[in-house]
Amino acid sequence: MEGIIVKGSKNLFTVKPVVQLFDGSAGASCLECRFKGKILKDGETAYNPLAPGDLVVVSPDSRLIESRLPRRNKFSRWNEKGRSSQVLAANIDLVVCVASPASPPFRPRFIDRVLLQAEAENVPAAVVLNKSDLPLEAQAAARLDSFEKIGIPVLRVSAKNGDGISLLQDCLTGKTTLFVGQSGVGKSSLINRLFPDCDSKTGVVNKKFDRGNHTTVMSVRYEHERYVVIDSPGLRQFIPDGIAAENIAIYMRDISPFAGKCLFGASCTHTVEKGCAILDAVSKGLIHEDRCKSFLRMKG
Ligand SMILES: Nc1nc2c(ncn2[C@@H]2O[C@H](COP(=O)(O)OP(=O)(O)O)[C@@H](O)[C@H]2O)c(=O)[nH]1
Ligand SMILES: [Mg+2]
Ligand SMILES: [Zn+2]
Repeated sequence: MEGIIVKGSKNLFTVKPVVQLFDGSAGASCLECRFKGKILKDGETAYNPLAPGDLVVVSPDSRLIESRLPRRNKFSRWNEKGRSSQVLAANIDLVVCVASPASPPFRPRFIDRVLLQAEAENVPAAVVLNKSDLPLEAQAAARLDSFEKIGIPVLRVSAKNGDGISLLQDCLTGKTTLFVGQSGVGKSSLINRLFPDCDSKTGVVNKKFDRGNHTTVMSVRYEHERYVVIDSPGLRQFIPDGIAAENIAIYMRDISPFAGKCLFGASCTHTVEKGCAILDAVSKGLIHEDRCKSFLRMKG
């Protein structure tokens, strides 16, 4: 039997059977399935060998996950505590970085890192500014505009008063979308708006599986008739995963046109040099100054 991972921890997963329905009945209900962890060749270095969105083959009798089907794509981050790559979701169509104007403060560097990862994984990305009922500083507004200028859709919504939610629903329609964001930006509140019928308020998770800390550190897949959203755990920081420093410029679409064009070539630090193509682009307003700082920081 084939199924899709809804959520889970190291060896226990919730799997939704993928079934062909001919009788018009509601979809099959989820199964709790075990996973031995030895069947995935590349699973050894991963913090989690299976992530929400993964398609798996389950033995219906033993409820044992036998294998994972090939991934169309994945989205991961570097898990510093676990010292490994953590796959937040697999087989997605869009990554949405959720941000807020305040509490927590607007952190454009966080967004830059998520966008970098998305570009490297070749997954389309968008920014959702939640809490748009709160005032936004001019600097933050300018930075949001700069994302739009480079072709990243930016939506302003409020989970609190409902502003922009139907537009967000339109953007999500027909897609499987991963939500990533700092803790407290309102991802759970948005999920509650987007999935009014499901008991996501309590994390969808029944109490039995809510114990331990796994449900707070793993992503969860929510399904609606129009869209699917995978909510990832709130993060304090986002550390890109598996991207070599020399490739960062390539994955920043405002910087890539100028990469490799500096007068001093690869030795250019893009900080003080005359003839630096990137600094030149900053001075012409083609690259936002703070995006450039972000780039230099990520490059290390
Ligand atoms: N003002 C305002 N507060 C919000 C909004 N959405 C969520 N919050 C509040 O922000 C806090 C964190 O929300 P939560 O959904 O738990 O954030 P998460 O950590 O990203 O899942 C809660 O106190 C929410 O009531 C919003 O649109 N506007
Ligand atoms: Mg939350
Ligand atoms: Zn340079």
